[in-house]
Amino acid sequence: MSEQREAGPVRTTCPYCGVGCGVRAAGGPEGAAVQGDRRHPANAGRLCSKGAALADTLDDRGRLLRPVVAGQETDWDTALDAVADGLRTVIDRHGPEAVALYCSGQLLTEDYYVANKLVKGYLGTANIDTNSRLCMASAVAGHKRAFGADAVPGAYADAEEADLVVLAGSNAAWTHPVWFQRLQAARKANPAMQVVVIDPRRTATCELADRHLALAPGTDAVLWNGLLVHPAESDAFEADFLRGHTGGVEEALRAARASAPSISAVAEACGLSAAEVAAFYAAFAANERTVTAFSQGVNQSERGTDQVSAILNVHLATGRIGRPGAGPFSLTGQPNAMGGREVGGLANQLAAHMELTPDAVDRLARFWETEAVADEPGPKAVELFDRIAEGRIKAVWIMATNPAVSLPDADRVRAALGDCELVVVSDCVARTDTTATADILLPAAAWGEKDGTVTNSERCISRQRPFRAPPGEARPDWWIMSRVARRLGFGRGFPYESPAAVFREHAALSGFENHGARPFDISALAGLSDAEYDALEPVQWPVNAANPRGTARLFSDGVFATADGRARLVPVEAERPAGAGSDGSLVLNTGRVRDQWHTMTRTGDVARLSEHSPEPYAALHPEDAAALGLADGALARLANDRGEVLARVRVDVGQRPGSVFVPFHWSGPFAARGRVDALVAPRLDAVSGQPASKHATVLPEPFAAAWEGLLLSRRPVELDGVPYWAAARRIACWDYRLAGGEAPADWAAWRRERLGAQGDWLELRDPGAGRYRAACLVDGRLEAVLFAGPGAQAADRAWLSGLFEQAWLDPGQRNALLAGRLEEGAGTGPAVCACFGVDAAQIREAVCSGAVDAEAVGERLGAGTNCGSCLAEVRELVRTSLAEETA
Ligand SMILES: Nc1nc2c(c(=O)[nH]1)N[C@H]1C(S)=C(S)[C@@H](COP(=O)(O)OP(=O)(O)OC[C@H]3O[C@@H](n4cnc5c(=O)[nH]c(N)nc54)[C@H](O)[C@@H]3O)O[C@H]1N2
Ligand SMILES: Nc1nc2c(c(=O)[nH]1)N[C@H]1C(S)=C(S)[C@@H](COP(=O)(O)OP(=O)(O)OC[C@H]3O[C@@H](n4cnc5c(=O)[nH]c(N)nc54)[C@H](O)[C@@H]3O)O[C@H]1N2
Ligand code: SF4
Ligand SMILES: [Mo]
Repeated sequence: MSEQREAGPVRTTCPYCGVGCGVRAAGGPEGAAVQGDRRHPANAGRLCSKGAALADTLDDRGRLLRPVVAGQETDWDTALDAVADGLRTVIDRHGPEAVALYCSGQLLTEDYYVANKLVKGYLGTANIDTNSRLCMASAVAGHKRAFGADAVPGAYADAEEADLVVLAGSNAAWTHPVWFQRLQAARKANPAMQVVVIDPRRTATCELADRHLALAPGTDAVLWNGLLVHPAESDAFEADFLRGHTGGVEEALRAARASAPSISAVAEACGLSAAEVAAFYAAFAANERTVTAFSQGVNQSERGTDQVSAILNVHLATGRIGRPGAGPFSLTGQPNAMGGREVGGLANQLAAHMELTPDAVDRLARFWETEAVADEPGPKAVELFDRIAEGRIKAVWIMATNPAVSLPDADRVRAALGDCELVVVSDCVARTDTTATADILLPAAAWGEKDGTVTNSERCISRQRPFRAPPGEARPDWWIMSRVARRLGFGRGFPYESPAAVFREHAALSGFENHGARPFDISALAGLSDAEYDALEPVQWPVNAANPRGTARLFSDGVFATADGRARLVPVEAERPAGAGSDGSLVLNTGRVRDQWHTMTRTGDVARLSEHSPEPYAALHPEDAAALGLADGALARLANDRGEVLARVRVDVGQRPGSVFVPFHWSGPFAARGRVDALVAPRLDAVSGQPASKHATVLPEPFAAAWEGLLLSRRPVELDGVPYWAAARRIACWDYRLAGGEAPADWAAWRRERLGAQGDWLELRDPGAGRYRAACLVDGRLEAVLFAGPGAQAADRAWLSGLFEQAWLDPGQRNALLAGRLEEGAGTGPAVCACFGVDAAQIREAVCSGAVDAEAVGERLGAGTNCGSCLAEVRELVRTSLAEETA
């Protein structure tokens, strides 16, 4: 199965965000090469910083290479037997409700289909849920309430054709960068286009915005309710569409009027000015071609489903749906968030978009030829882990997700896994917070090795094709699960020898007794030969007899997937906004940075992706920072009754007063106390079960660091016991930032313990001032550098880390080493442009010497001219530098 495939390049799909860009990739022993695929409809050749750096993720460093059972590496037969025996034993003793699978939108559709079939079709329980619960569940629930099916109506091109694009709770410049670049280009071509961003904080996405509504956290539904009332009064309602194609208008309007009686009431509830609200409503009324793209700022809330409904209500009421340039558009996060929904990966759904109704259970039982189809919904992610903590679920198999970092109340999740009888983890990397809790570890094939399909935000199914052999014993997830299923005695249901066979069955099921009832219908693909499957071009579902070439837009005929064909407006009641605590605590807003992916397992080890944000940070408004005694660049301790996080303070006028933003990427292998989900309370949306990951509360305070340190080392260093550390990858070394409350009595002893005593050590001690500097060379090559002492350790990190790329240091460099080259102190800041390694200081300098716009900066420094992910930041820097110059 692992035959070498090194002829290239193959056309495949990026494994990161839901934009789903096409990639041309080739891999050989000398390294891989990755480019954008010009023929892919999502990106037409573009890639963002993460996609452009994909080749750097393929060197097998840190990979899980062999199955591990009870701490011992073993072969597949032993490991698969151990998984099957373990599951069987628990089921025999406690019944099927005592086992569960927890999956992920990073599985391929074929993997996901097998997982769902195994649990819901053969184990006879619906104990399978996925990280999509933390991501898309509110959008799914909102779609189902409004359209009768979980279907995204529109396509990417709609935003390009729109006159008004509203980005609600989306930082697309960083999270859906290529779609955002398409929007930027469209905006340039159509100067009349308006862009509105709704987000409590000012983000890179706001750079494109004509209007930024920095609303109070959790108040989105009031804003949209007001917008439902407003067109009713300004005649923007589409009376014919409403009459002919919808239901529930009166009830929805009544609820909206109660929650948003006037513009000034909306303004007050949302913490905006009445003028801002009125201007937004007027722009909405004036532009029929409106696209509202929404993401986690809307979904990840205790009122997520209602917030989605409030958006959909407005689009339905104005008939702005199913038409070119108009529609609500849920931006999906993961590469296969959509595929997971199609196969029924969520605990409250069956395969092929079927609900858990008696009819559907019967249909599936006949199609799968099994009698065990689950007929009750299973626990949703947070509840599933509650059951593990309570000991009701005794065996869990976790696949392609890192719940010990990404679930709310993450310390409790980690502890629950620690106490669970049987934890099986399938992952591609060896060391994660979740693999650390596993009894059995299964090495999964990763991107570049895997073979199957994914579905992006616009319902486009694309192939992920392999172009390299899996290292070690790694195997695809569908293969692993099928082999376990066979051992459990379900061989007849899992005869698969290729992903194509799984896909054909999935496609056939989507059409099975469908008769137009379920929009998700790809039955035209059920007969693909292996060769046709290999050659499958990107195609948007439905793909059936009526639409053999796919479908760009759903509901164009005004017929929805409800029993009567009408869409439903849903009443959204007045709401209680997420407030900060009365003790001075702040709303904890969490999310993403531009160049990292989730818990950093795949991007944290890539030098060019680590410069933009090299350590965990907490961004807060100057007023809050001052009130809390937090200085820019100092360390903060953020704590509540669940846990604590240490992060670097960024004072930022773009933050909304009363809130603090912390990225959720930093995990155990990359920082001492960086897991922000340890602070997030498991408050769930009552309908979707999605946690309010953006609205926790926390009280930040200064972290009294008696010393800080800079440590660069060619090899990873064990830093257990150091109160604060964070690791960033450089080209030839690891770059650690350290700090502690009490300085070690003897720094030389400290460094011997951590870094060993071998090699030639240069040392500089100043015991009086508590300063220590040391560097280690082996055969003239730099191995480690340590600077420690009170306060920030100023040194030219870029220069120092560059020395690790040299085979040996010349005497001048050795002499300069312990000075840290402060005299030349370029003092490089974090990189803005990851592709060319250009930082803010260089950009400011370019402006001082005459560059007047981002294009001119690009000509001089290259910044922004490759993937374009940093253009928003470059423009912002040019703007502020020009403003400073003229001030
Ligand atoms: N670089 C990068 N890109 C990614 C990912 C990644 O890890 N890294 N992950 C992918 C995945 S899985 C997902 S789900 C997407 C997520 O994509 P996004 O949803 O765009 O990303 P987030 O940063 O989670 O959150 C978006 C914004 O919601 C805002 N927000 C917080 N509270 C509220 C509120 O009450 N109302 C409103 N309107 N906004 C609020 C935050 O300030 C934040 O700017 O990104 C995908 N793309
Ligand atoms: N506070 C807070 N928490 C959040 C969020 C937030 O905004 N704020 N966002 C939430 C959202 S939207 C999401 S999507 C989640 C993401 O959270 P997770 O899913 O936990 O994050 P990842 O780091 O992507 O974890 C994926 C794991 O699967 C492994 N992997 C990758 N590919 C494969 C594969 O093909 N097979 C197998 N078996 N393993 C593979 C990776 O190495 C990695 O360990 O986090 C959620 N948690
Ligand atoms: S926008 Fe970037 S991360 Fe998302 S699919 Fe495209 S290249 Fe990958
Ligand atoms: Mo997500």
